[in-house]
Amino acid sequence: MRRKLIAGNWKMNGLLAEGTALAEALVNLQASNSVNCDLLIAPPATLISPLATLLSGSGIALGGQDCHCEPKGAHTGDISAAMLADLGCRFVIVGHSERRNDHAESNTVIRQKARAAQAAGMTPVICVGESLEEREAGQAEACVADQIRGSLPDDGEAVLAYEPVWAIGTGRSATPEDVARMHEAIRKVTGEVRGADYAARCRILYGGSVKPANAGELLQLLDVDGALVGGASLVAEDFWAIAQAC
Ligand code: G2H
Repeated sequence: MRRKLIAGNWKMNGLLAEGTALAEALVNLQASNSVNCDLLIAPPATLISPLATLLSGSGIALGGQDCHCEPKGAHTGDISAAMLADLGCRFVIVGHSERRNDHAESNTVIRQKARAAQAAGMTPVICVGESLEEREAGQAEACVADQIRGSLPDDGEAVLAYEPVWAIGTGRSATPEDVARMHEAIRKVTGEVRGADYAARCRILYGGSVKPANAGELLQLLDVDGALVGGASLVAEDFWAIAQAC
C-alpha cells in the first residue's frame, strides 16, 4: 500500500518573515488536525535552515528544490546533496521542468543528481512531463517514457512526479482521464526499468495547478500517490485542504 505524499514546492518565493510564518501556520494546522498522508515542504534554499528548526518534531518533512550532481567542489552558487541532508532534508526535487528549461538540464544530469541525493541519504523526487507541443503531436507518453528511462537511477528509492509543462502555474490542470492514463503508463515504464516490485511501491505524484478544488478527484485516481503543489502550497489553508483530500 503506497501512502500518499503531499509536497509543497515553494519555488523562488518567501523571504524569511513570510516563509517562517507559512511554516508556523502549517505546524499549527498539523497540531490540531490529522491528515492521511505524508507531508513535505521544499522551500527556497535560504529558508531550509530556519524551517529545519520550526518543523523539527512536527512530522512535516523538509526537502530541497535542487542539488548539484557532484559531492563538492568549484561550483559557484550550487548546493550539494550532502549540504541539504546536513540541514535535515529528507527529499530533494530534481529535474523540475523549470530547471530543465532555465538551466538546460538533461536526463543524464538529472539521473546524476538523483544518485547524488540517494548517496546523501535522501530520496529524490524526479520530475517528468511533456510540453504542449509534445502533447499536441501525440508524443506525451513517449516523451515521459524517455525521461524516466534517462533519469531514474537503476537502484535505490525515488519518488516520481508527473508534471505536464502546459499545466504548471497556468491554472489549467490536466483532466483526471489524462492523469490516470499517464500515471498508468509511468508505472508500466517504471516496471520495465526497475522491475514489477519496485514499480508497485514507487510513489508517483501529480503536479500542475493542483488546488483544493481539483485535489479530490486527482488524488482518488488509482496510480496517483500524491501531489507536488506549487502556487497553492504558498497558502497554508489551501495546502492543508489538499492534504485533507487524501
Ligand atoms: C508544478 C507545480 C509544483 P503549480 O511546477 O511543482 O506548480 O502547482 O503552481 O502548477
